[in-house]
Amino acid sequence: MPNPSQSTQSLKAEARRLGFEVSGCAPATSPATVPQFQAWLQQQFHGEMQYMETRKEAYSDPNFVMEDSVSVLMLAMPYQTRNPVTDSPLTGRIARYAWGKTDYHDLIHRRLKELCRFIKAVFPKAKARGVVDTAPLLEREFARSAGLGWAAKNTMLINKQIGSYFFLAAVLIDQPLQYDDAFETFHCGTCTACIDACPTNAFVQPHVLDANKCISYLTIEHRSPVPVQMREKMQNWVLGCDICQEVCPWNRKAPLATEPAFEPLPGHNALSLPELFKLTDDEFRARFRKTPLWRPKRRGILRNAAIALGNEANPDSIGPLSLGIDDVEPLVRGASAWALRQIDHDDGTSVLEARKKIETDAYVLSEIEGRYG
Ligand code: B12
Ligand code: SF4
Ligand code: SF4
Repeated sequence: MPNPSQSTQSLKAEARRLGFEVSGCAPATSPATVPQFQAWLQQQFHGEMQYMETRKEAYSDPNFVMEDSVSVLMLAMPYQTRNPVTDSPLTGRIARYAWGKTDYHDLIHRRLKELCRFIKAVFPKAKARGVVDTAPLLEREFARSAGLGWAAKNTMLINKQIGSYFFLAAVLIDQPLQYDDAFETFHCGTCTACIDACPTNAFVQPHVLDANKCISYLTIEHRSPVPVQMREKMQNWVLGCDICQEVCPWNRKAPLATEPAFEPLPGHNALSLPELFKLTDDEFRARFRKTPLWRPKRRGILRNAAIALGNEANPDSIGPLSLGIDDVEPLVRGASAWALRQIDHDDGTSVLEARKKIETDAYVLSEIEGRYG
């Protein structure tokens, strides 16, 4: 039987070699914040993320994620890079985590597989499972229990050394490890910068986010038309939002990531919006398939791009939006119609009238006519 202290140290060293710069261990017991999580679901703050509601029981016990779990190794991989933002017209902002060429789920899954192979070498009879994001596991609460940081007012897990620009991942293991002390102190103090800066007032109170109002949710997870009252508040974000982290003092001195895959792809932030409307399905797939922009799919990105252009209300976007209003996807046609109405220009009005004559979709017609029930 390997010694838990030595084996934990070797697992952490291997995790660090794989890019997980901070790690900690906690027992795989029921997380203390399950009641807060259940209350959050009860209030429908998860919006259309039905998978959370469906698996709500599973969040109360890591054994639902892997049977016979004894320990959880929590891992943090920083992703902050230099900032490529250029402020030019007709562009959209992308959240920092998505500037690179690879979807973080793919990269982290590969690293977790390597780590699990290493675990098998240290504990030949061990069972281990690596997860990131999608399993029913309250990652931030497990990370807090493993000593990685505190659950901040903006709901992010913040680490004193690396701020909040990092991904979390977990490895469940059916072996005892040497556990770290849970992080019990709180370092937001009297600051409320994140709550004050959120353009949609998404925080119903400190530590509680109504996802229905969060730009990150609206641009990535919400698959239907964006509620009309939220559109203006989305500014020009087309994938995710970083405002409540950008204003956080704990991110001012956060170090840059060492992982080359997170280096910003040229043209991904800011993203030129008019050209997106000119890409065919195949061209869109070829450009974005492996990147984080693929998650909302072409229809989601074009919906968000149309809203961003509508918010800028620049007549130069009437050309691209007139392609959007003829798109095969009603979601894109509807958002483009809304955007053309915001621009309020004769050329845009003619485009709307021409489409109205041939449009058969009731939702798109309501957007063309500005009818909101
Ligand atoms: C669903 C989800 C979202 C939703 C909802 C976010 C939310 N705040 O709940 C949406 C789509 C909006 C979202 C957005 C983002 N997400 Co997200 N998301 C998740 C996911 C899949 C589940 C989170 C969850 O369970 N939410 C439910 C709420 C109730 O839980 P919670 O936020 O953790 O809240 C806990 C505490 O606040 C505490 N609590 C409740 N009340 C109180 C009161 C007090 C006083 C205290 C101290 C604590 C406390 O209890 C809660 C339950 O544990 C996790 C991955 C995972 N499996 O955990 C990633 C995750 C949280 N997301 C992540 C990221 C990076 C983001 C974005 C930054 C992406 C972006 N740039 O656009 C934004 C940040 C927005 C924000 N401020 O949270 C990272 C966060 C890393 C970190 N350092 O914290 C995670 C861990 C993914 C990952 N594997 O790296 N996300
Ligand atoms: S990610 Fe943006 S919209 Fe969401 S809570 Fe933070 S500041 Fe508000
Ligand atoms: S901005 Fe202030 S209140 Fe918000 S998470 Fe950072 S330190 Fe906490």
